[in-house]
Amino acid sequence: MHFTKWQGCGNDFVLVDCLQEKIADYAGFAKKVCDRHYGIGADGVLVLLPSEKADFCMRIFNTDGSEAEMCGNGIRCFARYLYDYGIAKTTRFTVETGAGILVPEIVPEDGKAGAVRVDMGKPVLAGDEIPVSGFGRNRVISEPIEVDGKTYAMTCVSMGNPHCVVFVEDILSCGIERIGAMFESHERFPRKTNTEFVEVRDRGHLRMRVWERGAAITLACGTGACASLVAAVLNDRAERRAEVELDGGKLRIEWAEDEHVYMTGPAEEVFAGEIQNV
Ligand code: ZDR
Repeated sequence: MHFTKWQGCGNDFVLVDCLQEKIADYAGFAKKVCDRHYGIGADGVLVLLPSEKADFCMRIFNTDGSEAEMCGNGIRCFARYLYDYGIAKTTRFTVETGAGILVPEIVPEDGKAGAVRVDMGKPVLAGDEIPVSGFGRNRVISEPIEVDGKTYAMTCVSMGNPHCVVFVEDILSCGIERIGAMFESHERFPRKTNTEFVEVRDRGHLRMRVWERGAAITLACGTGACASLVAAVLNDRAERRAEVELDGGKLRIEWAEDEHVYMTGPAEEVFAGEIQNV
């Protein structure tokens, strides 16, 4: 099977073009190829499929085989694949995802077509839609959550997939390695959650680390960066346009007047290859 390997801010993906290839068991395939010792190694698998509603359809599978509704870094890689390989003939096109139809656009940066800007749609803020239990249709802004015997203030946002944002004083000593998994499986989150720990540097700069649902700590999370900016605005800690610095790079995020969140950042092909016995 032919594949390409991509990274966006160090969040890495195996992309399989299922307009050409066929995968019988997505979950088993993702678990196998994401393994960094027995497979190719990746934080997730992106699958290109035909769509009846949009120009293309993207599905995303985590390293544990679970399917996510959306992937922010992944959709930039996906868009670059479509554009660089000439499958998409325009710089802007529509992609069907579990978070609805999203619109990536290839933007020229530093003279070359490097960055991708994505209209990530409107954030979902009603507790029962994120989902977070116990809040009905109310927003979940700076609400207490007890984890590992300590009370944290969480702000919850769905960008199609669930996010729990926690503001911390010091990003490096917040204990993400230990508490990340506890947030992921906390009883408040019926579909589990991605968790972002965010240090506000100033109203235009956020420093974020992520514990991803189904994938643990990764170097970056596009939907998480969007959720973090939205959460920072809701808590009056940032302007509506800010730079989010992740372990693996930087993303520019804007929560625009039309309520849509726009994410701009890099996506790069790292290699292409063939994998046997899948
Ligand atoms: C965080 C993510 N890599 C991105 O860039 O948005 C998405 C991966 C999916 C995530 N682990 C989930 O929602 O289960």
